[in-house]
Amino acid sequence: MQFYKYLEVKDEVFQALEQKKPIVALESTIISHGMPYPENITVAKNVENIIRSKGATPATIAIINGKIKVGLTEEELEFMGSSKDVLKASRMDLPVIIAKRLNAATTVAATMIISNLADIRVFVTGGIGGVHRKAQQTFDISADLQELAKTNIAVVCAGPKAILDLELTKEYLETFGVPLIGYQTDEIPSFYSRRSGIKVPYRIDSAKEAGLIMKAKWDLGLQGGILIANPIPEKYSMDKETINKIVDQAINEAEDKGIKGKELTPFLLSKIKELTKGESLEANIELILNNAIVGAEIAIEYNKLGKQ
Ligand code: PSU
Ligand code: MN
Repeated sequence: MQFYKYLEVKDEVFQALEQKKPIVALESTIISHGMPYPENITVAKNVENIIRSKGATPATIAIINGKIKVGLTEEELEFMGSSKDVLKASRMDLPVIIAKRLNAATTVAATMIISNLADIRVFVTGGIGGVHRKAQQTFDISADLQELAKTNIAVVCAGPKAILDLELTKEYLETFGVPLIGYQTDEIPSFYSRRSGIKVPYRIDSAKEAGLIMKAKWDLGLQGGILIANPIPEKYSMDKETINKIVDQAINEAEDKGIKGKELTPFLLSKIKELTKGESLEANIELILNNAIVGAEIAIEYNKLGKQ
């Protein structure tokens, strides 16, 4: 197919694809723009190893010199985590970054697109982008949501990021027909916290149920993704009110400084880390590791269904 000339699939991932083994895609924006160096590299490696230890194959996705990489070598991972020369690519950026042979980390939206091209059906991240607070004025709605509306992949996250408006994000997903599913929870988890006070439309309690939902949706030709929200482990969950105040403070500072567009999310994440004296970073790390476990289990269960 035509798009193969743009993709470079790492051996480990290629073999898993050939042998129809379960694969879990991972994004790279979280590595290049969501976490500081060198913790980002350690986390990226640990996430991959958790997925391997569960019996699935990790595929971290990024763009280097205009080549779409499905699976990164150690050197490539190190480059993505340490270089200042890495852009942030969402759907709109992909063609330009490829044509200009630039380097870019992929957001949830871009990682979904690439995973879909490579025929990977499960993707693990920390938090997705969504409808920002005050989006009524700013129109700031992450392209991640539109991607969930159209690209067939299950995304495991710890809820929409705490910097967003969760009620509006839930409404948006409903309008665009994206199933929002709580994993062993009745509440939408809010990234740093297990709680939000907002109910999920559906709850599941096992990876097998997730696999069955994926199969039913795509067997029926219902285009689009499935969002599985897996709450941060209790031990690392931060108090909802405390984190909300800090988020407000970070948003106000972004407004004062005129930070918007694709710079906003990375700015808010690093500001929140500063204001929580690193506690938010620890929470961010733990929730991703936790999502990797659930994502690998879902990939394995979905894979079994494909063989039936
Ligand atoms: N979750 C994190 N850290 C991040 C992101 C999510 O814990 O850096 C990234 C994801 O790649 C997501 C992106 O797709 O932020 C959303 O950015 P925007 O709001 O500009 O669409
Ligand atoms: Mn945005």
